[in-house]
Amino acid sequence: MLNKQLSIIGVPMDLGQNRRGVDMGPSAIRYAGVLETLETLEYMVEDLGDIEIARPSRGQEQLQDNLRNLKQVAEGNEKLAEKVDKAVADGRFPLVLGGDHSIAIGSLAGIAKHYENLGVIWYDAHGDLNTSDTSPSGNIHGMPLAVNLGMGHERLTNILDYQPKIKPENIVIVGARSLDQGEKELIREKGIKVYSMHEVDRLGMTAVITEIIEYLKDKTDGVHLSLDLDGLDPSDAPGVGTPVIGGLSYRESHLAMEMLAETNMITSAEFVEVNPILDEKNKTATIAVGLMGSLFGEKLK
Ligand code: 4U7
Ligand code: MN
Ligand code: MN
Ligand code: MN
Repeated sequence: MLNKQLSIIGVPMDLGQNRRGVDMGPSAIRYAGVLETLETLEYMVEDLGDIEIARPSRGQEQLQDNLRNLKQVAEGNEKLAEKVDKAVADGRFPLVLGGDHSIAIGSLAGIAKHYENLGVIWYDAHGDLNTSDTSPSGNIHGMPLAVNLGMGHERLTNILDYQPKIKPENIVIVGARSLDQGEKELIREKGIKVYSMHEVDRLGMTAVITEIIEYLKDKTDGVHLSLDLDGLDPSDAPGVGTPVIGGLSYRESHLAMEMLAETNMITSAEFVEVNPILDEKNKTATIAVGLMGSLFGEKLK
C-alpha cells in the first residue's frame, strides 16, 4: 500500500509558458473531485491550498537571456520546494497540482533531498530538457528536467542550495513525440532512457511499464511521477497548452497508473499542464483525477 497520508499542494503557475489559463489547473482538478476520490480510497488527505505566485505587471513579462519570467518562476518554485520538503519530512506523500510544468523544478527540489537515488518517471509528449541555450521558445516549462539535472540558470538549478537533484540514469521519459534537437543530443549524451510513442506502439504499454519497473526498482529508493497531461493524446486531453497529436490513449494511461499502483514504488507525484480555458467541460481535469484514482489503487480496492 502507498503512504496513506497525502498532502495536496496547488501551484497556480502560468509564467513558465505563453498561454494563460493553466494557473487555473489546481482549481479545475479540485473541482473534478480529487479530494473525494482519494478519500474514498481511504487516504488521509490534507489540502495545503495554493502556493502564492507573483504576477508580472501587465507588459512587464520578461524574456531575459532566453528565460521568460525567470524571477517569478524561481520565486514560486522556492516556495513550492519548501512546502514539499516539509510534507516529505513529515512522512507525507506530496501530490502537486499544476500549473505549468516549470513547477517540477520546485517539487523535485523539495523531494529529491530526502533520497539518495530518486527515480523519475516523466510522462510527457516532450522531453523538457532544454536550457536557455537550446530552447526555441524561452519558456521555462520546457526546461525542468534539464534544471533537475543541474543544467541551466543557477537561479533555477540551485533551489534549496543543492544540485543536481537527480541522476540521468534514474530518469525514464514515456510518451515522447516532440523532442528538440538539443534535447535529443542531451538524451544521447546522458544516456537517458526514453520510451517514445514508437516504443509504446511497438512493445505495448504493458511491456513498457514492466521494463520501467525493472529498470528503476533496484537502483532507486523512491520514484517521483511527473505527469504532463499532454502526454495523452489531445483527443482525450484537449485542455493543455502544447498539444501534440499521436499521443498515449486514455486506456493506456490508466493501465500505466494501475501497474504502477501494484508496485507501490511511487513516493510522490505531480499532475501538470491542465488548462481549463482550452478544455472541453473540464474533461482534462476529470481525466487527471481519474488517473490519480488509478495511481492510488482504485483497482486494488
Ligand atoms: B511541456 C518546447 F519548442 N520543446 O521548449 C519548448 F516545442 O512542459 C515545448 O512539456 C515545451 O508542456 C513543452 O518550448 C513543455 C517547444
Ligand atoms: Mn509536454
Ligand atoms: Mn512537460
Ligand atoms: Mn504543455
